[in-house]
Amino acid sequence: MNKQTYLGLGSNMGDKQQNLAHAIELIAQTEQINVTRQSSIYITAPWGKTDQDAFLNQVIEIETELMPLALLHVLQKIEIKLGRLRNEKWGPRIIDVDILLYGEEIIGLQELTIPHPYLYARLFVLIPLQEIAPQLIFPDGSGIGEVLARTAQLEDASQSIRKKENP
Ligand code: GSY
Repeated sequence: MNKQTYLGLGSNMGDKQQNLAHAIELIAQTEQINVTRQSSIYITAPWGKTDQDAFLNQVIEIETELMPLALLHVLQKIEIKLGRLRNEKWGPRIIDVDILLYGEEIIGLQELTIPHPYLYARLFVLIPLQEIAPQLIFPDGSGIGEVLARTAQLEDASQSIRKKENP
């Protein structure tokens, strides 16, 4: 059965908007994946390691027959194709594609944790996620609105996020 799944995309090197678009194009070209919704693009202050360029972030909804690890491997290949190097933790990157949620599943494997381990802490993911899935319920039963409100209270004000206007 197809699982409704949410992916977070981020880029803060090179032509960031083109990197996001290229990643989505490659995801959409994958036979077992249907891209069903795309959020706006957001300009976001770097999180984790703050002395780096601002990111562009976007969230997409997909439907897929791929099992979680198979999906992870497809996404890792796409990251590599776009020139992603896995070097510095939380450092600058051409493209990052994270599995945020995979249906209602909770997965704790060495290679893959779902919900994404930082999902509840990252406004740059929660805000675009709410844009495309305002009724979303997380596997722990909480709604996206609740999670976002809680995270926004915890976040220090420096995590600035704004929608990128179309040129
Ligand atoms: O895994 C996401 C990569 N990343 C980001 C990001 O995508 N956006 C922002 N704003 N900060 C980030 N820090 C890391 S690591």
